[in-house]
Amino acid sequence: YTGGPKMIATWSHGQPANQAGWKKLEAGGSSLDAVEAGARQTESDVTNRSVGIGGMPDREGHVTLDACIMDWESNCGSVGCLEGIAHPISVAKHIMQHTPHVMLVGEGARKYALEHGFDTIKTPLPEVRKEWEKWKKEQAATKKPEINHENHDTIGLLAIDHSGRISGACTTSGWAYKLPGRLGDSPIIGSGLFVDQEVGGAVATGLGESIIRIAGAHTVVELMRQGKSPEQACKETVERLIRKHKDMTGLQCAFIAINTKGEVGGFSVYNGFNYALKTETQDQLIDTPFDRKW
Ligand code: SD4
Repeated sequence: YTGGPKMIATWSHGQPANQAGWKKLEAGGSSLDAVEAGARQTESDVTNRSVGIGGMPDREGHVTLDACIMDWESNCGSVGCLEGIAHPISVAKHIMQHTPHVMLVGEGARKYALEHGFDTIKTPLPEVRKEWEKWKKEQAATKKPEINHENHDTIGLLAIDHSGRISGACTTSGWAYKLPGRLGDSPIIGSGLFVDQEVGGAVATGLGESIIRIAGAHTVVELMRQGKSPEQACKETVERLIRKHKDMTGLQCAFIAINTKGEVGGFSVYNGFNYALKTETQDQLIDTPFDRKW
């Protein structure tokens, strides 16, 4: 591989995440360490309402976190519905490296994290709790998320390192005011994230239920396997997602992808999605093409 290391990450907070990950790549680290470091950066950002410590709670006031990670050897790890732990992505990586399992959820995941000395956090943050209390007063029923506003900050990252090894990570607090126990696409290998070193990797953001329905990230990778560019593969996956839904009102989803040549691309249902790209010479935000306007 001669293309040089590269990182891409969803949304504008992908930029500081990439910068955190880049330090690993620069020091000769692996793409796995880079995506973990990037995800950790966002997980500790108190201003992000959809990831880590700043995340929005479920309808009962619990912030439950989902994350997964995957490397070039198809090793993968995942946590779902994990409460009170600062870095779900690192727990997912630990599960991947130190257990025969892929996925731990809920109390079991929390117990595992505590037993292995992972830092705890108190959630929701006081200001997030206030918002939730206000919401609770206003309405009892689950509402559709206001996309690009309330539910848009999940971070998905993909990196290729000096030797061409691809890894990906994804971490989120999920859909604000979700039903307790709800998992989205983000902790599900093949939906929120998929990597196959024969082809490349992809991550998803947006309404997880819709992404799961088409095994989103896996679909992107399989389309690249058929020879599609990262952008074309993301586009065809978005088109498939649209075909499976009768009502697309507010249903924002987006995919970004990288292939083994280091080519990258993305595509979203609606306008307004961007991703951050970091290379030796670039550190920028890219607006993706989209299927339709709001
Ligand atoms: C979820 N996909 O839990 C996540 C949310 C998300 O940008 O991506 N927001 O459904």
